[in-house]
Amino acid sequence: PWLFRRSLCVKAAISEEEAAKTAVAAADSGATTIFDKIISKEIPSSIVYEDDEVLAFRDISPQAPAHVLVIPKNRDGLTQLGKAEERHAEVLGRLLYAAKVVAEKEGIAEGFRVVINSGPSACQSVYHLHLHVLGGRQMNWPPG
Ligand code: TR5
Repeated sequence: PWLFRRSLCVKAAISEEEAAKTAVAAADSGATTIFDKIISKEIPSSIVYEDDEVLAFRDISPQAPAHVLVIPKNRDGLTQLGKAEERHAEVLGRLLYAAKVVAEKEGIAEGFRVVINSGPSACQSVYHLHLHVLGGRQMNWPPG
């Protein structure tokens, strides 16, 4: 039978403290996340693109030569794609378009992958909806 195994979701930790927080946050509690501090610039990030609604910054643990996260500045209930409502349709479109702008800025527009992990069985670890934009190497299929 199909089973969610957290051991398959282990990711490079930034620090032990951060790893502990990540473990606690490995479910959608609705609490604010580290991304709010990145949006407010309380925590520095390598910003690739920004407008009124969207922020794109480099992933701290890149899985490809180019790995950028694209997030809505106002989470507005969008902890995960699986909880999206029809009212989110416009911002979801903006995020996808921003992913293409990011790919151009990163010089990978010719070939890149966009990933959204939604929920524990997809190994989502930060509950503020985000798109991963990955490229700069040959991507494989199927994904793990
Ligand atoms: O696992 P999901 O799909 O939820 O993706 C979360 C992503 O956030 C992972 O790829 C992490 O590497 C990334 N992440 C986590 C932190 C972080 C980050 N990217 C940039 N800066 C970060 N800071 C400062 N702190 C994090 N905890």
